[in-house]
Amino acid sequence: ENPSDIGAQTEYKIIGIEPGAGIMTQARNALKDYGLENWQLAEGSSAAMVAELKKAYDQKEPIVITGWSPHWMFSSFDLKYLEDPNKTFGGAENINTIARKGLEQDAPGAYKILDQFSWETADMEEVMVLIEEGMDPAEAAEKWIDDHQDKIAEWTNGAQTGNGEPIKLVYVAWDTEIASTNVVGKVLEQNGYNVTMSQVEVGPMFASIANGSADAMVAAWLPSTHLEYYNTYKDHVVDLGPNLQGTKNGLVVPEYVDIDSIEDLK
Ligand code: PBE
Repeated sequence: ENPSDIGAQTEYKIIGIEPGAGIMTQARNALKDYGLENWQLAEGSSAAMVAELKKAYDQKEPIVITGWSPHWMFSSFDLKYLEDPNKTFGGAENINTIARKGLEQDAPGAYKILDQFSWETADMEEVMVLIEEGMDPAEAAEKWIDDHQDKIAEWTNGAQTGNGEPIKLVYVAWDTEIASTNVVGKVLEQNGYNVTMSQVEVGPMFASIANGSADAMVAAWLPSTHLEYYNTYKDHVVDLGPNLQGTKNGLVVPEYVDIDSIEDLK
């Protein structure tokens, strides 16, 4: 394939996700950094992006998407990240747990579990694959918990049991966060808390922890993806540190697309 063909074949369109996602800001920056003024970044949702990917993949048609790991799409399709020599998408990142101020006093057991929650890409992918195969997220979380009691013992170690105190978790409908929030929510529930999970947009997710209308989230991609949100709210929240290390963002194409670098989109 002549690299310059990819633009014409995709109508110079990169399939993006929710407009507020950090990866969308990075992708917009990439268009500038790599001189891709003739390309546009399509806004939509994570689910719509995956639907477009499936459709293109089945027809072996070229497509360029905003992609991230962990994600089940890498086990379902043969995909590759385009090289990013300018490092516009940052490097490897972490996902941090963020709690509201005062949670430690109000619900010390829940706070401790949230603080001790930490797992690996392979763990998260197990849950994501179950959900992608059709299992209800709550059920997938329960199954994963049943299969990994050693991990649960670490997260709950020394945490006092709740007496039905309400804990409100907020999350965005990314597959990663659907998986993690359901797992943590279920563990908190099993330890005596009355958990509600609210699906929101990224900005409100940070804002609600900062203003105390929600208790915690396990979905802050740092230091790069959510940097703007983090800087806006960091003085008004408690950062409990990474719950998962080694995420990645970038532009992704199917293996059959014959380019290797973002530079080849030019
Ligand atoms: N993501 C998945 C999010 C964080 C989780 C990479 C799509 C974002 O870009 O904000």
